[in-house]
Amino acid sequence: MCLCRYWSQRYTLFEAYDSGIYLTDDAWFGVTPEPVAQCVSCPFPGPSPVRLLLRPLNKVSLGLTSSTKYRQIAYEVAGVSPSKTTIIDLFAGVGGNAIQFALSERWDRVIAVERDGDTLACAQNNAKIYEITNEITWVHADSFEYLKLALEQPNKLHEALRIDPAATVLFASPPWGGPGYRTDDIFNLHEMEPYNLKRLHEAYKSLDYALYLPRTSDLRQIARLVPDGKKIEVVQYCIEGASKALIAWIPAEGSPHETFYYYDE
Ligand code: MGP
Repeated sequence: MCLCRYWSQRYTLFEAYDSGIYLTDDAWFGVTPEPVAQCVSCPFPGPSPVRLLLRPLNKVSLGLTSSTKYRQIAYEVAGVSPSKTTIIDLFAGVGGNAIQFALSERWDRVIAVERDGDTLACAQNNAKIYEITNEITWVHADSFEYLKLALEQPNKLHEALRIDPAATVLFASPPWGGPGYRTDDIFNLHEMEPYNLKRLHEAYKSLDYALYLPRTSDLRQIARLVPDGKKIEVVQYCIEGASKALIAWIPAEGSPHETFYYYDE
């Protein structure tokens, strides 16, 4: 596949690209662009070169709500209850999101899980460029296996890799089966490869989790994850007015909250 169109976006993916950022072939199209992943210290980004506008979805009948604030992932996830002190990036890739979580200084622990050793090496190199290597706990593992152990058999994990589930939030930016998703008017999340929505939800549902998905994802499929009588937020993340992806913010099963981040609106 020709990566030319992604090369022209290199500074949008990582502003520090010229400082020695490493990407794998897959990361060129799968990494979260920095302005989307970024955390800025001010509540709503002003001088940033790119502004992200949340698009109201008008899908109230599906149990979805919306807001009109400017938002970015790391900033937004930082707004969760202070009782949450650990964030796990389950598909860390080359580190786009994990680096921003660490830079936010919001978390006591940022755990980044990546199955592919070369990709993980890129992420560690990139974190070094942002001078936060030691702020991230790197896990070279299949994230489903790691999470299962962390939740069910923590004694099998090194102490440094154990978590307190009540204090943990999950972030998952899984593969979508390549850039082919763009040709679908509505992306069928049940056919997403290699992990479909059901598989992801089953693995994550006991914790609050944020799922980064194609902008055209079938909202009806996401809405079916919402417990009766509740609403969740689904947010489109845009660069220069064009959506790049959406995030479904799903509260843990049994949670009294409709979503898991809280703003002073
Ligand atoms: P894109 O496919 O390059 O679309 O990805 P773009 O830039 O909107 O192109 P257009 O010509 O259609 O307008 C947009 C964003 O989606 C990327 O920057 C990634 O953040 C995300 N993305 C794309 N893919 C294929 C994946 C994927 O497989 N997994 C994840 N997690 N994110 C992806």
